[in-house]
Amino acid sequence: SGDSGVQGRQPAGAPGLILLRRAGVVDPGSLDDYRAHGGYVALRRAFALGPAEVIREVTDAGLLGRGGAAFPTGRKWQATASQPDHPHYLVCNADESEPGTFKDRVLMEGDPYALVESMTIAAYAVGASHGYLYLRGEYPQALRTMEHAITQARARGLLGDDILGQGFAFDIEIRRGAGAYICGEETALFNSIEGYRGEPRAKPPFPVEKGLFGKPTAANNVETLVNVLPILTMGAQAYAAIGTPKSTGPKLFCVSGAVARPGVYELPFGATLGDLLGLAGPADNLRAILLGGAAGGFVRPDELDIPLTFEGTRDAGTTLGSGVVLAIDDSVPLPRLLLRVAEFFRDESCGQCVPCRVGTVRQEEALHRIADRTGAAAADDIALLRDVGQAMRDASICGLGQTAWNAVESAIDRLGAYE
Ligand code: L3W
Ligand code: SF4
Repeated sequence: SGDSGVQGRQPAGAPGLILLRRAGVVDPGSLDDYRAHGGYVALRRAFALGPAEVIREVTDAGLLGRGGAAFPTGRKWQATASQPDHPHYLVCNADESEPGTFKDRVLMEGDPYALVESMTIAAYAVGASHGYLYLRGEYPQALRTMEHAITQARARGLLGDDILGQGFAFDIEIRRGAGAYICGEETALFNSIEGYRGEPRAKPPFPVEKGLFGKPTAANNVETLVNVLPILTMGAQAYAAIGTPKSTGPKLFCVSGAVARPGVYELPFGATLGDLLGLAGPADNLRAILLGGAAGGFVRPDELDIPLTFEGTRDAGTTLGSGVVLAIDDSVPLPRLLLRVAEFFRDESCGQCVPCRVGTVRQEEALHRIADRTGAAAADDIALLRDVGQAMRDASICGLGQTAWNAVESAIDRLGAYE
């Protein structure tokens, strides 16, 4: 984090960019510049289609959530829109906190009106007149660009009581996170907005039925929402032709670690891990690649042909998560790195449920014992890690506990980290 802007890695405005096409090209402070670069064409199309057809376009486009879980966005919107209980809410999850993830930041800092426009379209589709942008507290620059964009949009009739004279009312309120990773879990995020402790709720009921303030809520990641703009401007069919049949459209990847050119890259789904690393310039002495962040898993340098799709990474026994690609060279002591991951989960566990509260502590203790023996693991430590890991995966309330063992398990099984 910090105050300096981060940019997309490909040259600004490079041909083929869809999600990043305006980042680094437009003046993020200028609504006129945004409009001069195609802004608000999608919202006009949405108003011409009507809410049900917007949802149909998003469904036909095959858009899957970009926060890591790949849930179909059209299904989420349809389920929210159809709830008889009112009001409906729209929540944009911009609490981007997965270690190694910084794509939403690039979108918000470089093309803030795109998020304002896409939140407006989402709200129109699900029948919400109030939206919340839950923004990571450590993103001061994104806060400034988003605050300014919302204020300008409101002043120009693009938020408020009668957007574009179409009789649709919608406004956006920003809420800042306060440094807790768990508040990126959607129901903990709702609790945080409502003024309670940021603890996840049991699901079901899902937010589409009982979300923010107990009302039907569509909660979407920043990148997910921004994809709605090209879906509406190019049409569902053209959008679905990008990527693979099961992972449609473009994807942002956050490349960091042992590469010459770290940053955010946009590629269509289906490019391989090797294609992406080729752009970023990997170190010669690569030891592993962490996919999906701390909640993800490691792959080996001989697995670079893995296709970067939700199905391809799943078939390879790993995950795409939110698009983290962290390259690790052989100068990094793996036991120390794994210990750092374990510390992170122990620190960020909200403590609400036993498997995670106790499991993350036991996991860290075992990894400490191993690290103290300079990386050699006793068989009983590995057995204990497996037991604790399985309990966390099976019995934790939320994704934090369920994924807290992923990286360690993959380091043991795929990298032979302690052999
Ligand atoms: C209606 C159903 N809605 C599921 C909704 C649910 C949620 C979405 C996904 O995220 C991922 C993990 C890591 N009717 C529904 C339904 N939904 N069934 O679909 O739900 P779920 O429970 O599969 O996952 P999740 O807890 O929302 C878990 C990733 O998150 N992660 C961290 C990500 C961090 C970032 C970031 O920093 N930007 O994204 C950590 O675990 O990949 O797969 O909306 O309500 N029947
Ligand atoms: Fe809290 Fe962990 Fe339980 Fe999630 S799994 S509710 S973070 S204790």
